Amino acid sequence: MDVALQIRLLFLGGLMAVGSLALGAGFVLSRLMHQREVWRACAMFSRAVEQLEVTPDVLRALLSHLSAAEADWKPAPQRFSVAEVVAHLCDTETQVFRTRVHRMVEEDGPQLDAYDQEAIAAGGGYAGQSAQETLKNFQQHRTDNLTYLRSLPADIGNRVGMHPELGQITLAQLLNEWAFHDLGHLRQIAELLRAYRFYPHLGAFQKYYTVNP
Ligand code: NI
Repeated sequence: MDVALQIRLLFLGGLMAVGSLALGAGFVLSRLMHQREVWRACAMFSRAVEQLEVTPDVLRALLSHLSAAEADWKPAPQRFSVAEVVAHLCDTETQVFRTRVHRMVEEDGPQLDAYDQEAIAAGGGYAGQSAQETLKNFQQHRTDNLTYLRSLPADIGNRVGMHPELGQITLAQLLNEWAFHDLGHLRQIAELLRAYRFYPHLGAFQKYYTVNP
């Protein structure tokens, strides 16, 4: 073999070594980035579960001195009373969140059912229930749901489902929506109490505030 050929072969070998090193590094990098996404999804999943754990205590505290009039006051015909907010939370606990999580865990990319809260409210589905009774049911459903969520493997957040309006969603996103939904309705109850229980009695201080129950 002449020297020129040997040099060319060596050069080719070097190129192949560098190429496979680069491929290997790229593979490792992509695995690391994927793993980072998994860890991030796990972290956001557990942040959401932490909120789901504390919501019943916050809700119970907000409702602890609720009078019947405060429970049933509707700021407008289309707006929820405190009792209706609690009924809505109780209903979504099983009809929306538990059902969706369960299906996304058990099935591959299931087509999720729609939930029309306007239709349920218009049909009186949230009306006429005792806030304290509904609170008890909500607490029981939430306890069951947390037991179920804690039984799932840490990387379960990457499971997907097909939302009827939004298309593909992940389980981690659904969990974050669940926690976000909790806080929105806790804020709504706080706003209803601000508007009904305290705002009318602020006197001159009303000038500083607006309420939007
Ligand atoms: Ni809601």
